[in-house]
Amino acid sequence: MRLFPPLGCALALFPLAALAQQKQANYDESAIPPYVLPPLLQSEAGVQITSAAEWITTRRSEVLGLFEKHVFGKAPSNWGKVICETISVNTDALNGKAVRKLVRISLADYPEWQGIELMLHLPKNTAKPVPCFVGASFGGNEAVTSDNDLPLSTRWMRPGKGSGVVDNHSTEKSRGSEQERWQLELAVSEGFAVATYYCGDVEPDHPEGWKTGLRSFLSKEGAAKDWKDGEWGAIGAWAWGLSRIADFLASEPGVDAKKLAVIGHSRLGKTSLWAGAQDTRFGVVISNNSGEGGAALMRRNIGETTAIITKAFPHWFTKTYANYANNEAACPVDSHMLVALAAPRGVYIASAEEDRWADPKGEFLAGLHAQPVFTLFGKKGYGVTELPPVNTPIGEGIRYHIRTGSHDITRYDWEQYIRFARSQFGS
Ligand code: GTR
Repeated sequence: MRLFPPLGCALALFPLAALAQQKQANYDESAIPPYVLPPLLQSEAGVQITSAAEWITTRRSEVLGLFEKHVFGKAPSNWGKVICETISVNTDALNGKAVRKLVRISLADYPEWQGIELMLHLPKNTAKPVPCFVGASFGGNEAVTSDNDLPLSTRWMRPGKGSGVVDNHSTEKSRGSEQERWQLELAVSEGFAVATYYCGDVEPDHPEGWKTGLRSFLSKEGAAKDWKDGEWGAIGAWAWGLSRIADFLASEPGVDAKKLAVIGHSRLGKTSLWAGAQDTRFGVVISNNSGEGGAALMRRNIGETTAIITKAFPHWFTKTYANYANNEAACPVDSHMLVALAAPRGVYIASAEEDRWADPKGEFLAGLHAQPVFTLFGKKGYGVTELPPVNTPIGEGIRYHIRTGSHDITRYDWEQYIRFARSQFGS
């Protein structure tokens, strides 16, 4: 294994200062100070949780509340009526393999918020409604698909290598720049729909992004807001967007809304985990290379740390989270509890061998230590206690693989997710 992550793919999203930080981080297992994980099956009152019913009635809501308070913040409930309008339908998308719908999701009470431009790809000629992957993308809809007939997103974009973004906006070169990450043709040919939206529709991904994003519209103070401990951050807002898509899909005749798999890569994998934790309509939860603030245990001081992430991306989390920089032991949660919040639904955690920054072993361990909750529901976990060899998926109700290669979401990853979703949904 490499001692630090390769720079190629990482360059796409990292400024040089961040790359220097990646190089300087600890990648030595033996240098991780000893740590104790917070108890999963003990309530705040000190009562041991011994059944699925007790988990559901007592501990689950406690753990959810702890993540709201200390990590991601609590979403407000004042968004009001959701409006879904079909903007366009292309019955010949993806070389004739799919129907593509663009749907605008906006809020009746907040017309100044531009809304989400949801893109839904449905397989053609299916006899019944199909299961659907739901995820947020790094770029506009035009980046996700190989089709070139979409209007370019006009929203603020984070620049990145190969993204075609110029002056923080999409250009013709942005078309298809994310298509490898969204294996749309594979998914539809396997009988799955795929619903995506650009995360920046909800909040542009930079520390001041909330000022023009949903978070400011939903707050009384608007762009003058002074964020307080426990209030939501960008990851919470992006996850909220995924739940609004689930709202829409409930009335989409082509989709079986009882079979939704929430998926995300990296920062958007942190988002899919948090969306899946809060919204049980997501029957499968997929975390691809989600790393620190996602599946990786925060108490393992290796690769990216709480101190680094809260400095570089303060807007992703609730304000409180920064208090745990170099002070992880004081945090009442760790990522095994985030994974456990998905139980008894299926969870897939995936790592990449060269993605040392995201701490593959820490991602693996979160699934391992979440197992006791799945056991309460009679669900099997990994079935192993050691990191498996590369490209060897393991586990049932909690599944895991470490793929060869770098920080990315690839066709190999999608093949595993499709197989897993099928096994979980029985489709
Ligand atoms: C990095 C960040 C990671 C990861 C990644 C990504 O800059 O340090 O936590 O989320 O971005 O989203 O690709």
